[in-house]
Amino acid sequence: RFEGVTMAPPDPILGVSEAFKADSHESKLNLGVGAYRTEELRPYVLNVVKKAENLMVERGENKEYLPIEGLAAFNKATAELLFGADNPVIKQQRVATVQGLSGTGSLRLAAALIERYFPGAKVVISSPTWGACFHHLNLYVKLSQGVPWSEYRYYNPKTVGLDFEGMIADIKAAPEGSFVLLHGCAHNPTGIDPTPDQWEKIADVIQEKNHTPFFDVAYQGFASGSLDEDAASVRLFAARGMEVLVAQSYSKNLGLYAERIGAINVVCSSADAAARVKSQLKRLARPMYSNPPIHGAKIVANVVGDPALFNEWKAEMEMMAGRIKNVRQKLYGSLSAKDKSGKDWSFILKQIGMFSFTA
Ligand code: PLP
Ligand code: TYF
Repeated sequence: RFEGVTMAPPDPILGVSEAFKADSHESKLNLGVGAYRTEELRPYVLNVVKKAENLMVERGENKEYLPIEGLAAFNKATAELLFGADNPVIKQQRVATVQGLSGTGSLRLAAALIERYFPGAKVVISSPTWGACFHHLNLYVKLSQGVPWSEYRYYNPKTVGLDFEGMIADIKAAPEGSFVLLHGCAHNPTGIDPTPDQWEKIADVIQEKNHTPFFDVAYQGFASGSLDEDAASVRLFAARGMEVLVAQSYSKNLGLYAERIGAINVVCSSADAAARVKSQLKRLARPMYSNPPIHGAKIVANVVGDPALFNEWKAEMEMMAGRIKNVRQKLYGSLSAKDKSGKDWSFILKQIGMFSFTA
């Protein structure tokens, strides 16, 4: 019965990791998977994470199942972190938040919601997107066969910058009521984000066309070093009273890659609609994985819920974001010094986060 199964192509990014392991060159550098490394090129476990884990052991916390929607303290903390605790969407209980299996799992849940409740609605994705273009496409095309998609222009190789006109034109041309996938900050893989003024114009077109913004937020606090600054794009859309989808991940900003902790948030027009949407997200999650893992959720809830740990986290995030900026400075400096072609490398400094498109 399994004889007819064909070989799947390897994951393009994880393939780079395998090739890296197999290479014996002494000064090899892994530029594949987006995971933070220390100055010594080691993975980094945040001190606040160790402290939160110690707290959990001291308290003798159990490993009982979580409800389908996840840990209540986590869901509250994650929505407040994203929008700000005083945001009207929080105060008016208009956000349906469900814990997801990190960013990927949360995007997957959102894709299932779109497929189930908005059949035929198109998802428009930046070109290029995450994971050397394959990952988001895999989410929509392979896992969620029912969701049609297309791309909007994003990267302009001539300027090594944003193709803003192309982006606006393509979002405008998408069928009315499409879902527009946007990276909240530190666009993967280009490292190029719209300016605040450009975000306003993107919001204008999305509103004009009755599209729904669908944010992928994988780097809140990790890109600029500020949780608020990195959430500004999402908050701008919420402040316009729009419905918004937001997938969150704690892989990078808390270094919880393997804990698979994140969330899907749906900003609705009323508390009543939010309650209904949440019930449907749970219904979609139940047959997929039943309920999410507890460990990462407790870490996040403990860190965000404890003022001392929260401040320490912010300092560690600033440190990580600062080191990345520093590496960009050094890369820019040595490329500019060594390259005699006259190429302007300043885009390395204008881009943000761990990724850089160089040509
Ligand atoms: N979204 C973006 C834009 C990313 O860059 C990543 C990982 O690098 C993710 C989502 C999801 O990662 P995870 O599933 O580990 O949260
Ligand atoms: O683009 C990146 O590097 C991240 C990390 O199967 C990643 O999205 C890439 C591929 C993958 C898991 C994580």
